[in-house]
Amino acid sequence: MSKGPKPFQVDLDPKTGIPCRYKDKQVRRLSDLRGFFSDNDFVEGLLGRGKNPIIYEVYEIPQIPSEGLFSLACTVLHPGKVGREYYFTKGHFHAKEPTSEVYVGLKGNGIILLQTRDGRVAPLPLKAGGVVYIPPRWAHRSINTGKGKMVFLAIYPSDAGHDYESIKRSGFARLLVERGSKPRLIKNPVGKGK
Ligand code: PAN
Ligand code: ZN
Repeated sequence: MSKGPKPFQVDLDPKTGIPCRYKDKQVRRLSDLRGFFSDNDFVEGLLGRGKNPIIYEVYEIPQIPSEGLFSLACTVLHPGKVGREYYFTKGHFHAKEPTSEVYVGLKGNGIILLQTRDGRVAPLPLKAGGVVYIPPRWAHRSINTGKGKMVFLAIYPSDAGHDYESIKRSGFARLLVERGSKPRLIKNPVGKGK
């Protein structure tokens, strides 16, 4: 029998939702999301004025990529907007296509926007105490529509991998924007999809 990972237990900080012990931390600033938001001029304007806010952080407890193992990651998505668009994660398909994922909401609230390669779209709400199931072959992006941080735990096969390029190229078919101080899902004028 091959030696797999040891069983482990971890607490999530009740105040922040962040695992008390994690292995890797990634910080995504506005400059890391160049080309993802719809209003490019707005992004370049902010960066040009030396403003490069943190959009989200990911705290990972990864396993080596191998069938049958799960990685855990806690995402802290900050509140804010780029132009009219709420802050979001880059969004990705899994590189290994037949892999699914589960998100467990810990803090705040927002929308998980899902989309297939043939352009089907599903916006699902995620708030503290809620769960979202992401089936194989659905790209997923998290969008914070709340006033506080949106925090969730993701559980996914350790060999799923991330395909960011497809989303960077084609975008999502919908944008989540603020209209009259409320979130509205609108058609992305340049996004591919239905
Ligand atoms: C999540 C995401 C995390 C950050 O752990 O990786 O929320 O989003 P991006 O990867 O799109 O930047 C997940 O879906 N893992 O598979
Ligand atoms: Zn994923």
